[in-house]
Amino acid sequence: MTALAVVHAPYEQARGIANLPLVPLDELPTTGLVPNAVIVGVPFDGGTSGVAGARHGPEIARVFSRAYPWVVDRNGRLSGVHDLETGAELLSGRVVVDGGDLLPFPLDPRLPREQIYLRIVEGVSRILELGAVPVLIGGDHSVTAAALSAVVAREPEVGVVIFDAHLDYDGATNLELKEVHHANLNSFAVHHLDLAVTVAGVRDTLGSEAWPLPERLRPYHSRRLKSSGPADFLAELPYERVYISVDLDVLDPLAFSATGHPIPGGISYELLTDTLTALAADREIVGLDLAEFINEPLSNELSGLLISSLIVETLASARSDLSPRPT
Ligand SMILES: [Mn+2]
Repeated sequence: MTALAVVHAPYEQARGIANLPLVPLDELPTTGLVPNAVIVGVPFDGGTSGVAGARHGPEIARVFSRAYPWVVDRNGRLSGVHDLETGAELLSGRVVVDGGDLLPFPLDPRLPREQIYLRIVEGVSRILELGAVPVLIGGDHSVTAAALSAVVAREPEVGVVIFDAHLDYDGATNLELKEVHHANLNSFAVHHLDLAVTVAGVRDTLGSEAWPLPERLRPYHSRRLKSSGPADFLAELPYERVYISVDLDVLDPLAFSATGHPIPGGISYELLTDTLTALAADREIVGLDLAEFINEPLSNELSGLLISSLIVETLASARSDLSPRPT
């Protein structure tokens, strides 16, 4: 596997998403850095059922990123960025790097989907082996199925929280990884990986073939999240260790529309951030991904700002256990 990020300068000066140090995943073990989280791009949208375009996600996220004014010490520890509401120093003392992309871009169209998913599994496994939290930038939402395959091998107790307008469930009980696409990933997660999944912000309809839902799959409607807020959502959430996945179509398309399958209604950026940060502060994050924002020139700047902000705010809110775990 090759991380393709090009680094022209020592890592202190080479900036990745959110202005974080850019250290290709392949080179990380030789740097002596002990990362708390490693962000990687997954420029893949072969799991899309409609019009593609999410393959540009990592590129958009980096080019149009928020330029946080980090100070990075020689061990990669971050400081220097304060939140104006709380005064807290974001990610203080933590080591968070952008590890480049897990796949070449553009992809060789002859590569079978299974091979691509297996490369994602391998990349995420390597990050977990470093004791760090993997943070994936999609890509379409099928990348979550590959990431979960890697996570569940090391974290059998993990619960999954997905922010999504859609349930991404079709009732199939025997899917293999190679058959996953962005609209059935929860069939794979619930039945193949045996995971418990909560889908928050959901508001699409569902066909009878997928009804009734298995007990392990919990829809938490968009309207309910809006009326009850993050605290009530957390009070009912039964997992202690969580993998979090954000499909950007959870946001109200009137606020953010650069996504392939928008559904009217939806939550605001602030409610999404408040729920993510509450979740990160209250439970232990074992992985995070953000997917399904597509190349739309007039929206790319907003996408980049959204993605970089969501990553930093979520990681910055994480409990002190966002630290390398023994492997
Ligand atoms: Mn969706």
